[in-house]
Amino acid sequence: MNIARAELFSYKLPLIEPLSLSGKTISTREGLILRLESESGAVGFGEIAPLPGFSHESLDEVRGICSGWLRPLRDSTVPIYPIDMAGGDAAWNLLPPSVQFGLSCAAATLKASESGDDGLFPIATRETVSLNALIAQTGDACVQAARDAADEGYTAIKVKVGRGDLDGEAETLLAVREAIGSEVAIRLDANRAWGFQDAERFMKKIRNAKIEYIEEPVDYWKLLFSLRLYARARYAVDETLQDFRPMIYEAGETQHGEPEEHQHLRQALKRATAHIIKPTLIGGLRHISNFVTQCTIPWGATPVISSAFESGLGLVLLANLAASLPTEDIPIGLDTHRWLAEDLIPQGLPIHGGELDLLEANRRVRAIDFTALDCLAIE
Ligand code: OSB
Ligand code: MG
Repeated sequence: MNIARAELFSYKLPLIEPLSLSGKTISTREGLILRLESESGAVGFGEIAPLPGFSHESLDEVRGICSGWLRPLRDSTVPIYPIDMAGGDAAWNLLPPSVQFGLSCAAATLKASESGDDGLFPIATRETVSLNALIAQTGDACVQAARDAADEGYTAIKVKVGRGDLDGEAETLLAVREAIGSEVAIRLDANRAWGFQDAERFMKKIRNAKIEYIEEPVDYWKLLFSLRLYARARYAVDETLQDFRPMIYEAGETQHGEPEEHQHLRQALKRATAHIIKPTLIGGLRHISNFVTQCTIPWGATPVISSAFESGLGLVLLANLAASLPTEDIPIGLDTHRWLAEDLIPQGLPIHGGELDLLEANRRVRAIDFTALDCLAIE
């Protein structure tokens, strides 16, 4: 199968309200969509959308990289993923993670389309994918939002913490647990807000809230394990996975002459309750599925595929990735779609009772009218 056409589109979607992301505030979400078409009319696409404040690469930078990629893509055969590129894996590993994610999705979805598959990926094992509700409110509004999510059918909620009043937040969480009963999982995310002592104090205060895990409770990753030891904190790694991206490429293998730092890191990852996996921030499909099957699962951690505020198209690709992993239905982090005031999928995502209808979502993605987008380059 040869690629007959390679196109790069840009999008700019307004958000319902400004979004603060580690120091940067955005009011629109911008990104690129790569669309590939084979000679027989099969179509594949991927989203490349570095997230300000989190990604190390900028949109301008990836625009440059991608335009350089379009020509060699056309007339090439559909790559055995990852893209067979001059320079092999070493060259692939140098691409920024958002580009790896977009290119690998485009190749995978093109292949699925060529084989007449209904899904976007060749292997999707489920027809629905559970989501966690993302709760950014504080105080009583947080309790109410948690109650609403539980009533709607969400089986997991994710609450942001570490934003000021530690004792007040702890009280709120105990009230959230009270309000939603024992069945709904509570996940927390502190985004590295605390030093060790505050984190320890917080974890002890909320012990009765019986949380599933807390993402990045401390400002220094080496303290994660001590926190587990001294406060029995079930923690999850998110920013830490991004900081040590090469670990993912190596699927956790010990490298010859590996710095001691990496050995410690492996311990921190091994003892994590969950790995928060945001492909836009950490890389392509192959690296991620290798990491999940060779590290996350054998180490007994839960892989939680999550968004970096992609458009609906990117979010549906993430849901397909989650459905193709050899795990049970683990609620994933796609609730960021609520921040989009407009979407590339005009009808939005088919989410009912905390579940995404994957088949309908895939149909909606396949029906996107790309001619309505800004086309940056065609080859
Ligand atoms: O803090 O985990 C975060 C998205 C982009 C950047 C950082 C974060 C997030 C999310 C994604 O929270 C949604 C989720 O994980 O449920
Ligand atoms: Mg997080």
